[in-house]
Amino acid sequence: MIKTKAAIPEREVTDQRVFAARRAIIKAAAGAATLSFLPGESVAEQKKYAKVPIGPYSADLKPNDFEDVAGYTNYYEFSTNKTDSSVLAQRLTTRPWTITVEGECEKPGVFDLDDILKNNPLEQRIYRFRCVEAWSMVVPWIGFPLAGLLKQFKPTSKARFVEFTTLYNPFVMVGQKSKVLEWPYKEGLRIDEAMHPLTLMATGMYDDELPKQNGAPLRLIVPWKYGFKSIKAIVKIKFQESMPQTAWNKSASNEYGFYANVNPSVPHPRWSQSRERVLGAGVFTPKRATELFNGYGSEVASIYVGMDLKSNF
Ligand SMILES: Nc1nc2c(c(=O)[nH]1)N[C@H]1C(S)=C(S)[C@@H](COP(=O)(O)O)O[C@H]1N2
Ligand SMILES: [Mo]
Repeated sequence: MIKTKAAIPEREVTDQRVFAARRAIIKAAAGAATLSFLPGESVAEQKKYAKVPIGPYSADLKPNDFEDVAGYTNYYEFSTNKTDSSVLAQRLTTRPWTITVEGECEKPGVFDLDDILKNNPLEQRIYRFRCVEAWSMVVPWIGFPLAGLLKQFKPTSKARFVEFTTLYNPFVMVGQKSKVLEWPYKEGLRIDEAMHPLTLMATGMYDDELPKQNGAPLRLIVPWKYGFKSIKAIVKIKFQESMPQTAWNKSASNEYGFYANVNPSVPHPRWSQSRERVLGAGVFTPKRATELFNGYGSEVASIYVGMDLKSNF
C-alpha cells in the first residue's frame, strides 16, 4: 500500500520534496543537452510551479527521472512510437485553450483554461502510474482535484458518468490520419470515480508545465487505473446518464474494459498483468509486483464493493 503524506512527519516530506525538486532540475538540465524537445533553460532558472505545495494525497515515493517520463510517451494522436510521439507533440499549440462543458449539469459553457486554473489551486501529487502494457513509473504531477472543478458546473442527479474528449486536429496531430483508434480519443469515469479525491486534473509535472507529449495543457490522472484512462489534451467534459464509449474499449472491448482498474489477477488476453517493468530500472532489476488498484486499494476499494472486478474489468 502506498503511504500518503499524512503518515509521514512533515520534516521528511520537506526533505523528500527538496530532494525530488533538485533532482528534477538537474535531470531536466542534463536532458536538455541530449533531447531536442526540452526547453534550453539554465539550471538556475525557476520552474513555473516550483512553489506549488505538496498535496495531502501525495505518496512518499521517489519519482522517476524526468527524461524517463518525458522521453517515452503513449500519445497515438502523434505516433504509436513512444519516442517519436515525444518529438512530434511539440507541434501542438496549448494556448489559448478552451474546455467545453456540456450535458447533465446546470452550468455548462465554454471555459478558458487559464480561468479554470485561477479558480482551482494547484498542488503537487506524487503518484504511481501503471500502463496496461505492463510498465510503470512514479511521477510528481502538478494539478488540482477533478471533484472541485466538476462541482463548479453543478452536475444534475442524472449525471452518472463523465466523458472526456481529446482535441481533434489531424493537421497537427498527424497520428489522427491513421485509423489506429477512433478519433477523437475519448475516456470516461463513473461520477463517483470522477469525484474521488485521488482523481487529478494535471497541468504540470516536475515543478513545471506539462511537456506537450505528456498531455499539455490539461490531462486526467486516475492513479488506480491503467494509464489509458488518463486522457491527454482535454477539450471537452460531458456529464451523462449512460456509460461513455471509450476509444480503447471500442477498438478492443475484450482487452480494454471501461473500468480498467489495475488488477494483477486479471491478465490482459495477450499478457500477464502480475508484474511491471519500472521505467529507468536497469535490465537486471527484477520486475515489480503489480498491486491491486495500483496500491491505492485503501482509498478506492470501497467504491467497488459488490462489483465483480473480473467481469467488470
Ligand atoms: N489523448 C490521448 N490520451 C492518452 C493516450 C493517447 O494515446 N492519447 N495514451 C494513454 C496511455 S495508453 C497511457 S499509458 C498514458 C501515457 O501517459 P504518458 O505518455 O504521459 O506517460 O496516456 C494515456 N492518455
Ligand atoms: Mo498505456
